[in-house]
Amino acid sequence: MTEMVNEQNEKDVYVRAYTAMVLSRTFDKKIVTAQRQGRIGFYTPSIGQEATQVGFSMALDQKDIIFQYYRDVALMIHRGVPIEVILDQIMGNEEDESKGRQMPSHYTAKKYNFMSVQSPVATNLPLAVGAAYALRYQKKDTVVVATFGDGSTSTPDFHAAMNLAAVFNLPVVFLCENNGWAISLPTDKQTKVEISEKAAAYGMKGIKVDGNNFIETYRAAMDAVERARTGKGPTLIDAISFRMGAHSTSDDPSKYRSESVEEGSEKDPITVAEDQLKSLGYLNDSLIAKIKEESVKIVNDKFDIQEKIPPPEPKTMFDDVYAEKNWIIKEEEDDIL
Ligand SMILES: Cc1ncc(C[n+]2csc(CCOP(=O)(O)OP(=O)(O)O)c2C)c(N)n1
Repeated sequence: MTEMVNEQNEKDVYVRAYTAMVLSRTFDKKIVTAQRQGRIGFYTPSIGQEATQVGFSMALDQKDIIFQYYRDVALMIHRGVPIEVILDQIMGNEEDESKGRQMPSHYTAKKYNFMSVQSPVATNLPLAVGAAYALRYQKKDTVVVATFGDGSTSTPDFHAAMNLAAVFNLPVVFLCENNGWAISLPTDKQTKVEISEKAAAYGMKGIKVDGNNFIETYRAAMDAVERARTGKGPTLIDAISFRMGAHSTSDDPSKYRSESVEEGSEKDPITVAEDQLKSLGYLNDSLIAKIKEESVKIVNDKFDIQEKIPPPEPKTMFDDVYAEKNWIIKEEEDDIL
């Protein structure tokens, strides 16, 4: 939600941002462990991208619409999506908004203006542009956001979306969460120039930002969102971060990657945030320990509760195929059930 930082509220807004980052990190570690225990099928962690996502989220209004990708747990947490909603999707249980029909990490959270994640990367970008066109036509004061990784900039959909958004001067912000890799392919095998430089080719503003620094990302996002909201057109933000772990729980980065970023190191965005907030006098070691402890309890408790929810009834697979069930669906339903 938009959190215009001023002298009065800066401490609260920044500590809330830090708390969301910690909760997301705790959540990621829990889910990766749960996957190894066979309790979860698959997961795409956001470890290393927390500052990018939270800094960006701080600049958005609740009415803004997000066409997110599969790695945006910190963004969802900061925007207020309950942990239960995220868990239900990952577990594909009967409370999952998608009724267990999507693979894990393909979130939807309609109430919080998160659209559904799609598996083919960058297909969310033209959808975001189309939505922005429609919303402007309806004279709505809504900014539309598309998030994606550096690898997604190699797809035709990225170029089509950027071009259309610029030509029609649409209220869109493109956030490239540049974690340096597209599974095993490094960014320098995706592009010869900086991703932010590509914006110029389409006639839009490009901003490169340190995505490990939530305050810098927040400022860049405020600029981009303000441009979109005031009719100045789309912006591409290239937020540079590190993918601290594997691409997904199906990936083994030791096969292709030698360097690593350790948790707690000076490159870890959560360490960066702790240093920043300590020097501002907003955090100290005991508050940090308390926030971390509470986040472990929240995640463990919610995991244990959501894990007990059964999968959707088989009959629900015939729901929502069409607005009204036609004879084909009814016949299939009768055959199977
Ligand atoms: C169009 C398409 N091509 C290939 C894939 C397989 N794939 C899934 S994730 C991924 C890497 C995407 O990397 P990036 O966009 O940088 O995002 P990251 O996962 O690094 O955050 C690929 C190639 C896909 N899902 N869709």
